[in-house]
Amino acid sequence: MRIDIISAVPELLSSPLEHSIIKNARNKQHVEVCIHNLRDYSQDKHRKVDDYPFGGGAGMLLTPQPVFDCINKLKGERKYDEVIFMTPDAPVFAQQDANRLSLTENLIILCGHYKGIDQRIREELITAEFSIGDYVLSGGELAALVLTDAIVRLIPGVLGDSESALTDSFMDGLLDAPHYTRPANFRGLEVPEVLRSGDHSKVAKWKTQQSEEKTKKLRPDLYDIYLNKQ
Ligand code: 6GU
Repeated sequence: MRIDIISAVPELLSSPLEHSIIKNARNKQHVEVCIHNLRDYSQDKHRKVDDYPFGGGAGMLLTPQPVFDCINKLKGERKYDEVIFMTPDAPVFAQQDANRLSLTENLIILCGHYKGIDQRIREELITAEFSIGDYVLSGGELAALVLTDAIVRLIPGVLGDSESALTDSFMDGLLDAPHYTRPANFRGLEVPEVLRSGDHSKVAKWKTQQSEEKTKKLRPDLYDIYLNKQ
């Protein structure tokens, strides 16, 4: 898989992609993540990539020229499954989106910055748009990293058996059950007896019950969807 991330502030992107699971996935060539500086594509003598909005209003918008030139150059080199734009005025990214995108070959992720981007970019080039939640970030870079992490960890071979994504929260629409490690008694705080019983079916039942209770309490919206699927 290959992910091309386009940004006017690429410095925000590099470090989080150079550690932990994503670093391993890149080193093992499960994924190629390429960062593109939008300013490198600007025809402006000051490498400007933004301008004032027609009709007035606060903030600057990304202009079409550098974005069109960057995306069209990439599209000339390979075929892309999706050209994704990160923006708060879009559907919220969910696990099922990560599941689907992890099965694709080539993705472009465009990070919005300033007040947004020229609408013509969205209409002509963008095939999918995602927000990561109902709050406003200064730019799409942190959101693009969230997407990249959620997608890359699902690529077969990236996670070891002990970290398997199949047991994640959300995979079955429920929040995760509590976890415990050694010692069994930490300063008087005991690990629940059932987890030490060695009875695998009892343990599985307990985990499901804990997940259901926690989801019902903390995320009644998810719990309703889960009940309707049972
Ligand atoms: Cl994708 N971008 C920005 N700027 N803010 C956000 C977001 C994205 N998702 C939630 N807030």
